[in-house]
Amino acid sequence: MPYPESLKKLIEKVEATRAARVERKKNNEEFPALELEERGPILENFHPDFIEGTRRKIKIGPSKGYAISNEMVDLLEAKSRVDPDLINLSEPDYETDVLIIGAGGAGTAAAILAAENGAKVLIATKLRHGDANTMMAEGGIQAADKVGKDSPYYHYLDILGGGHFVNDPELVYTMVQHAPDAIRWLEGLGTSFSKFEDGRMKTMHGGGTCRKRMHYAADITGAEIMKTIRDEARNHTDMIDVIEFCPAVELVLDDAGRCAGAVLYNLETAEYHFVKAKAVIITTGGSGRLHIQNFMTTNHYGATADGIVMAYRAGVPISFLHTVQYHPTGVVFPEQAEGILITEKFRGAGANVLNIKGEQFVYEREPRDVEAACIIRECSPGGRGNGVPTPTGKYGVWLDSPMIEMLKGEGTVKKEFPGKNILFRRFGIDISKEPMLIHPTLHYQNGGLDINSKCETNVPGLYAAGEVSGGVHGENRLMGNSLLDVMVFGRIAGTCAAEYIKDHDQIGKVNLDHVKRYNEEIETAGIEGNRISPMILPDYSNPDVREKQYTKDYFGTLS
Ligand code: MEZ
Repeated sequence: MPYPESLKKLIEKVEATRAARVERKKNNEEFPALELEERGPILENFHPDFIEGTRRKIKIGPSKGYAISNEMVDLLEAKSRVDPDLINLSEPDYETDVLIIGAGGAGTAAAILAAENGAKVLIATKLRHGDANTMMAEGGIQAADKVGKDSPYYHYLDILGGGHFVNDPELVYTMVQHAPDAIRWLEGLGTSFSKFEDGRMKTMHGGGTCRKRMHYAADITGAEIMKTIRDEARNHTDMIDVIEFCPAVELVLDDAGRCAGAVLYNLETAEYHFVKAKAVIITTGGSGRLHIQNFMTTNHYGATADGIVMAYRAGVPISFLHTVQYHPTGVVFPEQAEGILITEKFRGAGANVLNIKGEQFVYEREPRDVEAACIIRECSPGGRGNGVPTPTGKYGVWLDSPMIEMLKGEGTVKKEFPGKNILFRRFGIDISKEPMLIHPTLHYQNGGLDINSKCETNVPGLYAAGEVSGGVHGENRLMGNSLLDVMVFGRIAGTCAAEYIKDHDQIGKVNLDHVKRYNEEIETAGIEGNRISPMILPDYSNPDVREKQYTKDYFGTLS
């Protein structure tokens, strides 16, 4: 659906200020960035993390008393989907050295490294291999690999600054040190990064970075990386098996308290399968499909926090889940594309963010949480009330993509942003000529399972990597560090798990006692309701129908 006349009229205000804004950009006269002390009050007043009543303390489990989003607590204060007494653990359906739960970037990188280090690997995934947030990542992957111009030291400082200086320093150090090697590895496997004609890799700035270190493949970096490593993993036919449409629903421990596999649920046959494994790596990704505070999301359909739920029941603490990342620029109109990510790279390439008057109100490269809060302030009636009303009754602001053509030459938008160009064309909108209407969208789970720099959790034999883990990004991740996180820690998890099984190849008596204990804890804490988790898939059915569907009245209406 092209922009209706009402929006076309408002676009005229954007066009009226464009030439002067382009001129200022060319002269490096940027809209002033906020001072550090100005950020706090804006976050507190306008960032969704700070809205009263949206978090509560978990009543049970290893991080009891920690206040996180109501939606996540609902999952953690829920009983298991399975009755532990009815799951047959006497005969495994599959046996392997390393079981990897989740087949996105982290899981696939882990599988390759575990296999290369001699371990037999089974990847179990809820949807298809590669259906993951990695596949949907657009803007790029950071690495300080430009010797003389940049260094892991600056990268380290940027990450700490973006994360509000509370990140786990050991994890940050590990990630920045391994970053250049991750890029070389990906390139060696065949990832087509965007390059200059002389072969040097192109790099860009992102919000909160002091150097241009974001490597990219147009605006489909995640898809390019995922495709490459998926092919690589699938070529290890002798060492890596993949089972699709089989999400894990519980971990299995042995009588020594070590992780010894998982129970899978086959979405096609509705059967449960027991996988026995000497080590398990959780790489289930994030939780955007919880739609925290009813936000739209950039996340893939399976992002429902399953790994957090399973590992928490097994005793792994969580941290940094009190903050959630809202990407500043998600599509808010056309409504069919609502929530879809519009890469930060547009702002890196020069596009201004503008209110209904066609005026700038924020520096485009603030850290994500600050940028998102400024946009919400501009849109919300309790803020400045300068949002652009959409035909569906929402508010957004403009992202002025046509500026990029004026700054970098005609054809740049089509060449550098092919993914978004195609998406908007389907609705009759040419983003090299018309701006995009955007609003913050739920994007990333900043925190997660506690791990150390070897990706070990506190449960022996259980590893975690990527978005499911917490600590490296502190309270706010910077752009381009999620693809890096999955590559660096995925590779480490695979290597370390393969190393671990060399000394731990005997599995004791397997059981689901931790699940029984957790169910009992729920009863003892007096938690009401009949919730079960993991969620596995979000439920978008009409709530009215959903509520009625098991009642006599509803069945009555069908007959
Ligand atoms: O790391 C990200 O989330 C990222 C690069 C997103 C984007 O804006 O493209």
